[in-house]
Amino acid sequence: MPPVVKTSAAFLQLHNDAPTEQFVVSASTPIAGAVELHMHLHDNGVMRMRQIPHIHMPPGENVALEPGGLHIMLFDLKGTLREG
Ligand SMILES: [Cu+2]
Repeated sequence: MPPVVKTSAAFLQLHNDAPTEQFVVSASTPIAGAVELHMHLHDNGVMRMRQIPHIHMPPGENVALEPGGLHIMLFDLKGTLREG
């Protein structure tokens, strides 16, 4: 992404190896000034996103953070992001 962009999102696959449900309640990275857990929702045909308190992970399952769904929102970026 271009270095002038100050807001972006992280997409990844999560897997819950535990036999019980788990919750991701926060995320952090030194490259962003603020990090929030987000979801997308359709509101009268308009795609919006909003902050959520946690990401629920059922036991033994994968949870995809992907465009149009759950994601980790990165604000006030201090550098350029690269895949991986
Ligand atoms: Cu977002």
